[in-house]
Amino acid sequence: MAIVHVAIGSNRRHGRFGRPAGVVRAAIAALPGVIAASPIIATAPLGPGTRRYANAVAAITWPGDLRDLLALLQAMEADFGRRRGQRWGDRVLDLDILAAGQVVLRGRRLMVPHPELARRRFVLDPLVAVAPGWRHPLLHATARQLRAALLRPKGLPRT
Ligand code: A4P
Ligand code: MG
Repeated sequence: MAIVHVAIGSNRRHGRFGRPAGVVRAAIAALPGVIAASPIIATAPLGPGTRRYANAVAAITWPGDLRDLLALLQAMEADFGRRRGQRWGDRVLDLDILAAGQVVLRGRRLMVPHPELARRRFVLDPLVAVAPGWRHPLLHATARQLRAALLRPKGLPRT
């Protein structure tokens, strides 16, 4: 049974779930096979967004193809009222597949591990909370080591 780490982000309110932290909590409750979830953290927007985000990472078991999981996550985003528009725009719910153990996929529609994972503190902080010892299959460093590298001035190479 594969363990998949999913990044959850929100920076808009939802009519029923309220503020972004409530949206993230509801998304964690709606994900299949959740075995662990990080605390929900408030983060400053990266990119052109204007509102603060709530971010978290969940560990789930997913027995099937990762492309089917991506389709499920995109259906969840739509259920939560996300509209596709400006890339990086404000959104009710963003669900990204961060990692699936040692799996490496470099397709146009699905890249695993997520290519920006090692550059984003709003991903690495909650990932370290649920999977400090997960090892990045291309960078050969654990989540904890990646976060330590990000906090150092020079950072890491792109994958
Ligand atoms: N895609 C490829 N690999 C993956 C993957 N591992 N997981 C493709 C999910 N999707 C993947 O994503 C665009 C396309 O990426 C998908 O069609 C899928 O085939 P999207 O969710 O439709 O669009 P997006 O989220 O606007 O673009 P993108 O590039 O995913 O943006 P990011 O990287 O998700 O960044 N600041 C803070 N503080 N916290 C945040 O959570 N998020 C973003 C969005 C910007 N700033 C933020 C945050
Ligand atoms: Mg996304």
